[in-house]
Amino acid sequence: MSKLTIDPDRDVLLVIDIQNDFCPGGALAVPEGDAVLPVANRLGARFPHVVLTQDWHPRGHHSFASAHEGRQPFETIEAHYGAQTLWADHCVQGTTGAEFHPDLHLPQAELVLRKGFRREIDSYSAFFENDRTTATGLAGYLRERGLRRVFALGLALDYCVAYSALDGRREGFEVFLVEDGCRGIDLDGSVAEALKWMAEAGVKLVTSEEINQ
Ligand code: VGL
Ligand code: ZN
Repeated sequence: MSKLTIDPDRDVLLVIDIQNDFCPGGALAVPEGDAVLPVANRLGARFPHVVLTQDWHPRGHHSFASAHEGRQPFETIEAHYGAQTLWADHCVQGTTGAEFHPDLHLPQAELVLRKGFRREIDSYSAFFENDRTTATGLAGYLRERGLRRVFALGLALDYCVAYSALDGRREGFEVFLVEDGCRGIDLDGSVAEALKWMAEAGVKLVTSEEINQ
């Protein structure tokens, strides 16, 4: 792809869940999760608008295996809204694990969007919770501010980043996935699957090098 030029009026960098629990040493560590930090910091410094998301669960959240007797992380249960993967307790509100990684330097971020705070519903996407109908308000926020092109990166590629990119398309935004700014969990081929769905939905893959800075 040829170089993309950042449009100061329409473009936003959406930085997904770069939190301690998703980085090495965290409760739900994504392999090489901390490798996204330099990309996020470098690109963030050049974007006119930056939005951060923060996975933010109450204790005993329904997506935690520990909330279901006899269940283990990475098993699947049937929630009232459909299949839900179970995770180790992570990103509990007010804990160190839920804080942004200390090396993430994006103080200019204009919005920190917290998600997954309803005990009974998980929320991978920055736009909709996992019932696919409860909105987080992000689409309205972006639209009202005239932001039309979303550049997404962060953790994890195959969960929160992919769901956010797909929902961004569903909400009519142009979406670019910054590949080198993402790392995945990769449960049962979930990275390949996420890439396929995103391609089908018209999400454009770019590297941070292709974005004119
Ligand atoms: C995520 C699993 C559970 C993510 C959040 O940020 O990708 N994955 N909660
Ligand atoms: Zn979570």
